[in-house]
Amino acid sequence: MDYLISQPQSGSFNTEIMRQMPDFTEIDITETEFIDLLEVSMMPIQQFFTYYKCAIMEIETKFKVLNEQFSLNGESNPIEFIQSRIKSYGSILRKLSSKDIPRSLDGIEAHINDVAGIRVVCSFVQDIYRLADCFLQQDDITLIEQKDYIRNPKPNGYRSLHLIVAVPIFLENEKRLVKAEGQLRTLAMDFWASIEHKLRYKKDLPEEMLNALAGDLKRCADESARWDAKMQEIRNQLEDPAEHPKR
Ligand code: 0O2
Repeated sequence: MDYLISQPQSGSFNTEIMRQMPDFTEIDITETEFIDLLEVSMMPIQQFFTYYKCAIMEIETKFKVLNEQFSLNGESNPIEFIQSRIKSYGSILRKLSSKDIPRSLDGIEAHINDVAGIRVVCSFVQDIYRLADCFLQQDDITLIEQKDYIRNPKPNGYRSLHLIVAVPIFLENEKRLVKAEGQLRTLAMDFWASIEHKLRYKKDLPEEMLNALAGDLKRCADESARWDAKMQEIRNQLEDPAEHPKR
């Protein structure tokens, strides 16, 4: 699922829900009544995903505020762009099946941490850690898990800082804590991950070729990490030549 503000797609998950519904063909029911019934059946699901959309809005705002504040300090904005997405039904279903999680809203809420995903893309690695620190210091954010795939890249070369958090959303009569996954990465890491994500689904190629491509991708990831480090070094030298003299 691409990271953009988007609605969950109709697809296999919808089909799954429809399969569990009674067959109304034999029941004397008008089209309007049938549509009403469908709407009522879908409402808990729509409400469930709306909570995640609200969590995305809360977290996006927090990062946008930090971005503005950094620029007030006379620094350039650390964030290049932010993209968010609600995990697609297909991707949720695949995760439920692969982890043997019950196919229920409770199962999703308890076990899937990235239904709401917010991707924050920066130019420099140091900005990622600074933003993450400021974000996690906020007293309404609860850190559930941090996965630092920048310091500890995945074997395939994937790099990003993942923050799984709970954020409160304020509704008419209640406050709910909703889980979300923040992915913080550089432009280079984002470029690499989006291409690798596309290639990951091309499984119809010969195994030998897939292995060779995986090797190429790993080398590209390592090379782009060297670029990120070099760019950081150049910025440090430009901003503070005394602290970071040119070697
Ligand atoms: P999509 O399309 O973004 O929904 P866990 O959450 O701990 O139970 P998981 O899902 O392996 O287990 O967690 P992890 O490793 O933190 O990955 C979560 C998300 O990070 C993925 O979501 C991707 O968006 C991204 N990601 C992780 N590893 C890779 C990788 O090797 N390549 C790319 N391109 N992205 C990666 P989904 O569910 O895979 O997909």
